[in-house]
Amino acid sequence: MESSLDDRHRVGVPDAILLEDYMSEEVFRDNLRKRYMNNHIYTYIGQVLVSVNPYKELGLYTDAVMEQYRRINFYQVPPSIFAIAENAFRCMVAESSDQCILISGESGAGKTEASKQILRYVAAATLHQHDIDLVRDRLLKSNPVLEAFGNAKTNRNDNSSRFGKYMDIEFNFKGDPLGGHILNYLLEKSRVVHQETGERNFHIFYQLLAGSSQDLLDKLHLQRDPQHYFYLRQGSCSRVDSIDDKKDCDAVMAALRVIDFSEEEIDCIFRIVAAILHLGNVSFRAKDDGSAVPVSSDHVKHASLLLECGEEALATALTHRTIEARGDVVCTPLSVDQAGSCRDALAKATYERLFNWLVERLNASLRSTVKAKKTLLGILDIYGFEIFNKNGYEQFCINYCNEKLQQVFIELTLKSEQEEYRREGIQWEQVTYFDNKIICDLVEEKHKGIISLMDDECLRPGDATDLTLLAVLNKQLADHKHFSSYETVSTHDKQKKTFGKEEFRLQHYAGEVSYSIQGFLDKNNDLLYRDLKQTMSSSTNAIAAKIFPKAELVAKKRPVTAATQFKLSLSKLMSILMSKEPSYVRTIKPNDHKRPLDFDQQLVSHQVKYLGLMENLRVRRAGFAYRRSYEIFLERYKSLSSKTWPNFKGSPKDGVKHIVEALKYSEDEYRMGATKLFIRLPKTLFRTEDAYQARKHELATYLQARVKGVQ
Ligand code: AD9
Ligand code: MG
Repeated sequence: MESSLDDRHRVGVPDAILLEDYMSEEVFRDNLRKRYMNNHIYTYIGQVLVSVNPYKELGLYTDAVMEQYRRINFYQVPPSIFAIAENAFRCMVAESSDQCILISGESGAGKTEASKQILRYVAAATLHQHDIDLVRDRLLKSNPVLEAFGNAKTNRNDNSSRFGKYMDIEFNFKGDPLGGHILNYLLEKSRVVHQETGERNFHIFYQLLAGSSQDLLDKLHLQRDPQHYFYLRQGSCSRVDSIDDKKDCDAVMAALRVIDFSEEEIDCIFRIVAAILHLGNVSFRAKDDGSAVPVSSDHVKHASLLLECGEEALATALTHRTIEARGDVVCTPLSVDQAGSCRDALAKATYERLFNWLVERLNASLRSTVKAKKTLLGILDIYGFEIFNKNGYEQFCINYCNEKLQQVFIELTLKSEQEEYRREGIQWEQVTYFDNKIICDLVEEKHKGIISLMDDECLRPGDATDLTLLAVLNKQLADHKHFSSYETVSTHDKQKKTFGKEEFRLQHYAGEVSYSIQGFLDKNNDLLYRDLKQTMSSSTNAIAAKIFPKAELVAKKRPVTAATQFKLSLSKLMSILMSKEPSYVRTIKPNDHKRPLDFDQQLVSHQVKYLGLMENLRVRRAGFAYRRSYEIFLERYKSLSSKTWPNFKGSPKDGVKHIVEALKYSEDEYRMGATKLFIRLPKTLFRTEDAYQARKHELATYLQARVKGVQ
């Protein structure tokens, strides 16, 4: 991977720790730019892989390229996602240690593509055998299914993941895949009922309409044109150039069959998806007394037929609310607006539960039956930090999740760095960095954090609204330096006029984000009226009945709020990640137009900042920028000392000592650890590399002369 001086100027260096000026973000960014413009989309910071989305096919992922990385040391091949996969995989097999690969970056930066290549690489690591092939196929086919149901076209990405995903792949001691397990996080279910202009609902809806036979459409009472459905036409872009819904539908059907879904299950799934479209077309009008009735019975009828739950029951459940108070049962009719929200709540809950069921079903199919000891390789592909013009509850949760991941990143990179020095007996200097724990606490601390305050407000009987919640936050958090709002900013502050009155602002590690408080309480409460649950639980559609279990109706305890549930699942994820050896892929989006060879400096600069790449680089450089095992260093540079050339009989460490002496390294330039040579600055390595190139040239000339002499 070593490069000559010329290359370093023209195409940049493959590892940012080789940069002379490692404090300068401009130099770092410029290196990424040079590489990117030369179609080198990958660059390392030590062992961290930085990847810049090329927005075009570069032929980087062929089977032949994949083979080049097998059993090859990290530093001997150009940076690649396969090298990261290879390294994690090898460590797992060699040391029997669980690994995880964390992929982060903003929407459209290439996380999902990276995760797919890693999965491809590790799934293909072993020889073909029938039962292993089966596991491999199922692992690979879980992707199109999850993407169909969990991804959607957004304004940032035509295939944006709208859920977080952590997948463990299980291996035996030889490295054969045995099975897998998927954890999913917070699906953006509001998309089922509403999409911004230019965005779509989840892919599966369009796939079903475009890809089904006319027979199936008739059975589901569906029209082929998405424009027919309110839940599909709000974004005014049901067709997308880069997406072939019909082809994708075929791929999803084929994948479902490989994963061994029964025809009955597939039928139930599509009936539920179709029912949601019918639900979306149910509209209400007010009767004389103001209470809501469906405008036409057609859509309710179709939805109830598909959900197998009784038309009357569904119509009543959509327009009434039954409350039990102290033994009395009171049934109140809903207004038109309330009935509309009730319909949307049912559509969202049904879709979310169907998605969770799908993940569980995939897990059942991926579960390994082998009893042997397993080691795990996990891949985390979770939504990146989001700042939109208008940010709501979803962005609040997503950004909180990114704060937590940043914590893991800081802790594990520093920790592992420190541990390596300790293991090797090397002294090093501590680097100061911004610890974002203060923001995590602001969000999640018991009793005092935003989630707790929000939960209290959700539980408060009476007149709690989004605005009363904002008032509570303003009062409790006014002094927190990462929280601000119109109320907490003094009238003299020039910034005041930039605040909306219904917003609060958080100073995240990645930048400042204003959140509109609208919808926070409802989304956090995430309540579905009992009437709807009851109707759904009486369904004879096998999946619908499973996802709305009768047991839920008798549960006395109030379910935990959405944010608390998310907090708990994130906390579990953190423990999973902390218990494994991490590798990192940091993805960068080069421009906002999905264009190849277009490197927007400002956009990249922002990402470099919030991904903490400069801190990462500094930590890596604060001690010793470069380290090599004695074996590898000796193998490459043995021609540089007459004592090690052409062969050296002693220990690799002694061999390296001779080379270091021959090159006259000064005392401060290097340290010799237990198993590795540590080099403080890249220039030492460059000097060594240049000496090596010169020596190689000299040897080649000498050999040529000898050959000629013989002739
Ligand atoms: V989101 O947070 O889920 O919205 P991701 O997952 O980070 O986002 P994704 O992997 O979906 O982004 O990449 C977006 C698009 O960029 C893909 O659909 C490809 O068209 C394109 N892309 C990303 N990575 C590569 C790559 N390595 N080579 C070629 C790529 N194209
Ligand atoms: Mg994605």
